[in-house]
Amino acid sequence: MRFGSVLATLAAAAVVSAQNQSVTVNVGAEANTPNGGVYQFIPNQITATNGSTITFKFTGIPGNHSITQSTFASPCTGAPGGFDSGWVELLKNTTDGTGLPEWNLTITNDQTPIWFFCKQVLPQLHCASGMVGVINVKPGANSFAAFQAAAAKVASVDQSQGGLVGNGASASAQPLVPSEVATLFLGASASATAPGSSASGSAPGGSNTPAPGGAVALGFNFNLLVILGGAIIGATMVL
Ligand SMILES: *[C@@H]1O[C@H](CO)[C@@H](O)[C@H](O)[C@H]1NC(C)=O
Ligand SMILES: *[C@@H]1O[C@H](CO)[C@@H](O)[C@H](O)[C@H]1NC(C)=O
Ligand SMILES: *[C@@H]1O[C@H](CO)[C@@H](O)[C@H](O)[C@H]1NC(C)=O
Ligand SMILES: *[C@@H]1O[C@H](CO)[C@@H](O)[C@H](O)[C@H]1NC(C)=O
Ligand SMILES: *[C@@H]1O[C@H](CO)[C@@H](O)[C@H](O)[C@H]1NC(C)=O
Ligand SMILES: [Cu+2]
Repeated sequence: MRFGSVLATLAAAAVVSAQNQSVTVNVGAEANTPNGGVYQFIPNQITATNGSTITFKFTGIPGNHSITQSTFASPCTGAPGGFDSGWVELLKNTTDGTGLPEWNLTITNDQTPIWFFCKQVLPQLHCASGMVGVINVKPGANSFAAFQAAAAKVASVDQSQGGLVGNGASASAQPLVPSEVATLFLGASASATAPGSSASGSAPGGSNTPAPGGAVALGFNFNLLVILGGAIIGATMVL
């Protein structure tokens, strides 16, 4: 009896500690990481409850990777309303090996699988090379193995930019990228390249627009500025 109540207490403690976990995922791990290759998330299957934080650590040096939400049906294409870290290019180590780039994603719906991939295509398609992952896969439903196998057959990878808020998981900020070792690149947003295709679908409580950043490559915004600039010059010439 006494042993039973100890077990019950332990079980209750396990349930409590299952809330708001912190999980670390290595992105583009080093070749000498156990079971690791360059084009991988380690681990690539994660279970995490609402409120938990997944910390993606960019540990592959050199590396140039993203964490981009997709769907089971289209493993290497950004999901409508999906999250996207943008590309984090890490070309050298920090002096003590700590303080590498990282990105935190918080789980907002643990009831549905959250599929993701790396959208980098240099020097080869990372998504098709195995760099995919899933949070909260459902036993007996779509499997990670099937997702990765489908990704391996993909011939081109979507380069559009998702937002910070995704479906079932969201970030509150862009990746932390120490400027002395790494650079953040953001692509044109999906809504800019394909109007209407990324409509609603974003999680409640936030928009899906990429937040403005500091030293980042904002291709779409730059083009918009050029267009606006041209329009102003044109208008001035008419006047
Ligand atoms: C735990 O997650 C919930 C959301 O499910 C959030 O409201 C709460 O602030 C989180 N607690 C901590 C300590 O992060
Ligand atoms: C890293 O990826 C971004 C986005 O694809 C690209 O613009 C940049 O040139 C890449 N950096 C290197 C060193 O390949
Ligand atoms: C990064 O630096 C740390 C500390 O000097 C070292 O332990 C680690 O092996 C280095 N990693 C790479 C990929 O060079
Ligand atoms: C990510 O979350 C962890 C706690 O889980 C925290 O220690 C760390 O500072 C956060 N990193 C960033 C860049 O917000
Ligand atoms: C997590 O949050 C989602 C969205 O609010 C909700 O549908 C789901 O039931 C929550 N999960 C649990 C275990 O309560
Ligand atoms: Cu990658």
